[in-house]
Amino acid sequence: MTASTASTAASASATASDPAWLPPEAFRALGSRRVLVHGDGLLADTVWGEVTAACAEFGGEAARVDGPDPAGPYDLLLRTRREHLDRLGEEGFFLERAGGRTTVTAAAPHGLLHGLFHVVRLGRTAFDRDRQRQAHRPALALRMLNHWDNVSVHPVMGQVERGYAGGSLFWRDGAARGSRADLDRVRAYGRLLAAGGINALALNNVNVHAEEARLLTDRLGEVAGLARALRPYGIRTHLSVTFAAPVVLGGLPTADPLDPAVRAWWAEATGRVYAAIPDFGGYVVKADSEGQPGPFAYGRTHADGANLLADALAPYGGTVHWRAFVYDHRQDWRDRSTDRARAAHDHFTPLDGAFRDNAVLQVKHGPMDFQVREPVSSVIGAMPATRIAVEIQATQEYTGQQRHVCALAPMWSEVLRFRPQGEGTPTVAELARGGLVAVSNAGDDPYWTGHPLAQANLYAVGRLGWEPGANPYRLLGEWIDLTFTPERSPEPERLRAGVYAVLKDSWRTYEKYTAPLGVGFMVQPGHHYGPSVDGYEYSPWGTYHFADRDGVGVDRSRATGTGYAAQYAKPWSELYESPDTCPDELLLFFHHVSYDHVLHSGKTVIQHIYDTHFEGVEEVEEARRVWASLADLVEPGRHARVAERYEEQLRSAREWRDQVNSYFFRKSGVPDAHGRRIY
Ligand code: GCV
Repeated sequence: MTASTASTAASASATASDPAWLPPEAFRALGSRRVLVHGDGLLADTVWGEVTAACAEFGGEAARVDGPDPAGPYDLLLRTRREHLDRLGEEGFFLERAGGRTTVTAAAPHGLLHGLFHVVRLGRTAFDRDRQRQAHRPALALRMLNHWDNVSVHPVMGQVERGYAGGSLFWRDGAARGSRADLDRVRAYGRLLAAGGINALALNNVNVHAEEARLLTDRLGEVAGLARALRPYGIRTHLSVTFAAPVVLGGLPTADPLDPAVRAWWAEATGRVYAAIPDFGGYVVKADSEGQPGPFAYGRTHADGANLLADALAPYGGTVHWRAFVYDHRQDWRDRSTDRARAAHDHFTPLDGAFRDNAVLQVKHGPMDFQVREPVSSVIGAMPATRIAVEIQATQEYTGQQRHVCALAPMWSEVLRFRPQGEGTPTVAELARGGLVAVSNAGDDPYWTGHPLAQANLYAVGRLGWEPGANPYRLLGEWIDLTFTPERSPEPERLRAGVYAVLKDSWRTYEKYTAPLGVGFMVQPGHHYGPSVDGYEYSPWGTYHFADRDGVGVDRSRATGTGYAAQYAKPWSELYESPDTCPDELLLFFHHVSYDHVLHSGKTVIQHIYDTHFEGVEEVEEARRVWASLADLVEPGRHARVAERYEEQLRSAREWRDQVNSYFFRKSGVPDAHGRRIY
């Protein structure tokens, strides 16, 4: 046995950024003990660095051993044992405690890293009682973030499309970040992501502009540099590519997926990528969508397109994530038969079984576009012979743009636990064999996410990907305990309960004061912040609510509407078909009803709209008050940042309330039953 005792802190946590859910304090329980690490390779070195840093900080002792059965006094053993690979996979681990020792056994260093962060999450409880051996293994093998980062600042979208946390973590002034401090920050980001359970990341925007396209070829070195910074934490790098790459980069006359020269071009380009980045994850593609090029131009299917890239990646074990977000964004609003909600199902379900094994169809969780309330996309349950990845949006494009508190884990949890074929059949998480993908909400803001409480969403992505059945409120509590370390606070319970209170129902609060009953949009066109009830009503984007003097909502029934409800299997197709059985929260998504239609709640639609909008604002007022009451317990900078954002949230929520209520009062002429102020 070789041993070394930690004397200096590793630089793992050295960063100017907020430590988020990995403050040094979170390592106290581990760092004050005698810890043995056994394992080789880059990720085992990372574990060792974490352990030595923690022990240096909190007075523990760290030793690294190369024999499989170390003797001697220790409290925590972190070890690898290859023979458990079948049971644990590369990322799983066993945790047990007996005879005063806690042991993490992984089959591979990646599992050791996850085991380490699990011990951090458990804190003191990892050491305070015996535990029988328990296996921990991620439910979803791929837990990926998609960054919508541009290399340069885009004239309309800024540097990070739909980004609300500053500029890109990866590029600045048109070049990849390469300074020591920048790369430390990328590494610190990878560290946070790994601690939440993320294992893959696509660096750049799915809308691939000219400069970003070149990341695949002559700018590949930038990708390799960023991949190097993420690798020590087990994050594999992926790239968004343009389907037109053979034309725009290769100078070929066509990007036709069946053309031999095109196939050869992709094979060669991909070979160069793997020469530079041997553990490269693969490509993400947005094709034939919102102006991005795709196979339709050549009369080919999306399976032809996806398989072209899958074949290029296959020799290296790479994967293409092909997005299903394909719809007509130049629709005529007068045309009531075209329904954007149907589009992905209509395009893709006929192709079930036609995709290669390493082609994953990446489907947004709802049929429209990340609204605060949508049904689960019908595509997810309708393609059993295709590997599906479910895409969620951590960046809060339609949920308050990180100026509003909106904890999304409860919504994502509902999605992941939904059973598209009904009771007794697989959940969305079980069907998502291609993984869970989230659009990242992080940027170069010192708090990573603009709004410090939006960190909870970033944290929840990986945790839910690892354990989709986890109670989302437990995960919120976990994030609070790590981030705010309440046990070090003079008033742990007041701190914990206060932060929990402002987060817990924040998604439903946001829903209350914005677009009602699943109808969606009503946002200001373009930037999508703030209310504009008719903002998209006469637009080409396929996002309408059809409010008139008698009623509101989109008829998507089979009998009289667009037929979207019939794209579901039973029981959902039947449940959604009739306004009598459709769940209240989705009523206006599936039906056009009169304002005096009575919901299951017993309220009329119009009274529901008024009540929820008044309640939503009251809930924001209360949350702001609770947050203000925590001023003495929360680090001042963080407290002030959140307090300031509550002012804006409240202003905006009142604007939403007044515009939505006034709009529907003016349309319907029905007064509020409680006589409250409507303009
Ligand atoms: C990256 C929505 C957003 C776009 C985004 C698109 C997508 O339409 O508004 O900014 O583009 O979704 O998911 O591709």
